[in-house]
Amino acid sequence: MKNYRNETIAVRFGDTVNQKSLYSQDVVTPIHLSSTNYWKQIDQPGPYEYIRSQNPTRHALEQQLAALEHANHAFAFASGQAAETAVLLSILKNGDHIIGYDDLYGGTKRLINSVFNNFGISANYVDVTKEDILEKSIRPNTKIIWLESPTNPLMKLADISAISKIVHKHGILVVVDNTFLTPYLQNPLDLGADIVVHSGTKYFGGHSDVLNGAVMINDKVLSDQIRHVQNSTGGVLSPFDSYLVLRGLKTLPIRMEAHERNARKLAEYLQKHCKVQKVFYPGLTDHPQYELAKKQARGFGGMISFEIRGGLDAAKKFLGSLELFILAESLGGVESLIEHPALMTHASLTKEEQILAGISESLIRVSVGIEHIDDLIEDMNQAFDCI
Ligand code: P1T
Repeated sequence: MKNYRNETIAVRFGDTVNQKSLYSQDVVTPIHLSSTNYWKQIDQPGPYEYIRSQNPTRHALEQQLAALEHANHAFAFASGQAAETAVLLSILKNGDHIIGYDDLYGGTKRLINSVFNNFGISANYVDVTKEDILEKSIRPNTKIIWLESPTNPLMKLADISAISKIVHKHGILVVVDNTFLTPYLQNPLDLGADIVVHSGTKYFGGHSDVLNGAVMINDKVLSDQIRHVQNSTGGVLSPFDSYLVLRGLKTLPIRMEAHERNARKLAEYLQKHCKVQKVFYPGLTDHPQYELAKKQARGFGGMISFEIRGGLDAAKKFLGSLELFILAESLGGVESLIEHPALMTHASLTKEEQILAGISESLIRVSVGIEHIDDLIEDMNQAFDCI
């Protein structure tokens, strides 16, 4: 499968893993529910022993994820947060330090600041686009730089290859959360990152019905550490959920194309609307990192944020008046979701942290679905008219 293109890998690769190893000649990977596997003799274990350590359905998914992300190794977890936890536990020790992009998913900052902080891990969140700021934030005990590109929710980019070159000189590992673009549009490992994490709850599943996460790595030593933590802490993905993600991944390429097609049109529409102050979408030519977006990714994705004129009152009225867009956290499903980061996905940040990150009460985030774009625009039009 190595030389096939993304679309072919997405549809076929996960199933070939099982087609090779099973005698049932299934076209589609089955759901293996058995929680344990028998040994022929005490010195003859099979390829699978116990469900937490490995499972055929999860294994097929992990092979599929590795192929899509151009990684040697992939690990499927019960959530994006479980995947992040495994990465942090695999690398960090008491006294270590993390540099994070100043705009990251609120749950990631919460995990670092309120869980890992209790075990002696410290973190600084900085504007990684400024080389001098980045260099200054590096400490002798810095072990990880944590990036999203684009970031959640402000759609800022990080130059993955430039940052990797700078921090690798200091022995720091580069972790990229590739949830927003997915491996269909961006492969951070090819750009110099060491570890990729995903909330697969989003575009991997694609239908807002399965919680899951993933870690992808090339380095053998690092991957052994992740495997050890995954098996020891047990936050693995269940066989049924592995099947759902395998199923979702088959249409990842065509869904991403459709999400992006709609997102570009919606971003242009929003940009022209008199009740919109500012639009954040890397596919707009006036996005400050538009050139970087074109250089390091194969597309701009389906996520948009914008600031509405009129502050919290206008945001409330607008969000309450939408009929087609669903007011909900999460993203990446076929249906369009909309939310208010300050009160919803990023509410775990303090007011000060929100202000520092640039998350205002006027900010609205859209996960553009694959409905007809005219229906989406008409819905926004009527909701803007209600303000
Ligand atoms: O929800 P979970 O699968 O555990 O993934 C956490 C996570 C990690 N990384 C990014 C970039 C994310 O956006 C998320 C989850 N985000 C939302 C639920 C949200 O609405 O932004």
